[in-house]
Amino acid sequence: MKNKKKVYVGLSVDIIHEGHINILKIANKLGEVTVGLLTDEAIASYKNIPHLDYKRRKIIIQNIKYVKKVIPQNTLSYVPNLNLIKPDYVVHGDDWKTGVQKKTRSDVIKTLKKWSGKLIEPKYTKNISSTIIKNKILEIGTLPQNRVSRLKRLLSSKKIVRILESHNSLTGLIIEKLKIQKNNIDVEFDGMWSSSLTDSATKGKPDNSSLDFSARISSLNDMMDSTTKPLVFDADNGGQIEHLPFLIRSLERSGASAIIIEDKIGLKKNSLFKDQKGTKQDKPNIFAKKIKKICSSRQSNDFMVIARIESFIVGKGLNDALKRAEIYSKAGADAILIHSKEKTPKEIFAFAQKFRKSKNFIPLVSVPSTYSKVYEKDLIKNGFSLVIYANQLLRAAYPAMQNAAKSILEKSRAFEIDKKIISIKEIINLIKND
Ligand code: SPV
Ligand code: MG
Repeated sequence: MKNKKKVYVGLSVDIIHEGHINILKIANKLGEVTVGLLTDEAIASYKNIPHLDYKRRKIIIQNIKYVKKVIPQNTLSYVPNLNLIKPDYVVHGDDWKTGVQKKTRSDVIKTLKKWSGKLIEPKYTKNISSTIIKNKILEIGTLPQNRVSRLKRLLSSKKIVRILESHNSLTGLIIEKLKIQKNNIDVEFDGMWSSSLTDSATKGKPDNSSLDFSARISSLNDMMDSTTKPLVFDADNGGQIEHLPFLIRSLERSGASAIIIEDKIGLKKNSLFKDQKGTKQDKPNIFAKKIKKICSSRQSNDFMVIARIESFIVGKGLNDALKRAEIYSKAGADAILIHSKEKTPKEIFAFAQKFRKSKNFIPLVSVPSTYSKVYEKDLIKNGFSLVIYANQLLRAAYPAMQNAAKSILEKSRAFEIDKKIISIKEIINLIKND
């Protein structure tokens, strides 16, 4: 049929449901439907990345009978694709008249006017949305293979991936669910950091590998049971090279997305201790063997190995750190964590400036515990793509609990602290049992 009208539908379709089908059916009645499928990058610019990556989403959409063609929509704004296609119609559910997408909508109307195109807004299908389905998925849990690849996908679709320390299921759930709106954009944490420091402290042990990997993995599994976001595992120096394949197998089986190993040897001491006397760094070539071992024993290349350089911690300089970064990158590391216990990010920024010019450059990770004044935007500007807030939830919980305990002792009753803590009803309803 000649002269069929051109219809454009922008979709992200994380999880396809009958609401989407309804829109596409209406669009198809109007003419030939081109779907502008939002890329992971476009979606990441205003909310969390979808469960399925672009390629998989495309396969689904292009096989729907109402769809003629699928093209990428690289931005939240429809304008570039509309100018390209000049459709007669754009079809979108009427739910975008308010909220985050209001501006996107008015830009669509303005652009369509240029060639007298029309915006058609079918009534939004009630009681069904990707968010409702996503919450259902959270209740069921997520498959390890889906979770493992999520960190890599986040790294390729976001300017900076934001990870927060988690030491049990409750902290995992905070990271999973907490979302705020800043300038009409959803802001949330992208994943969890299983910290050796806070996992050990929670169990009353020092951060010196007193907690063995079985205990660490048991904590990790608790978090995995109740969350779907990716997890980065702090493995100290990884232990004996011969044991690494078994650790990797456990981590992948649990759905962890990355292991971070640090280039130290001997009795483990936390890197933030002032006194680092006796702390020894591994020989770079020996440490590189551990990286290679992880690469050869992982089942999926999506499982990332991140090499943590401790040169600044042990008082060695920039050149040592850079030399190691080259060696670790060539050995197969997927990213470099350059650690520092300075009050400012000066030394890690100097490192990044140099390493960025290397042909062996790989993504950079920052742990701003001592230089906590740094803003994410400055980390981005200096070439960092992952930030780990490594211990804040435990540091927040401990004084709050101590305060409650102290108040009961002081007042000889619990009434005074009751008003400052969450109610029993809330704690019962925090975890649903249905
Ligand atoms: C951890 O959180 O356990 C870390 C980061 O490894 S640091 O405490 O800075 O060593
Ligand atoms: Mg640690």
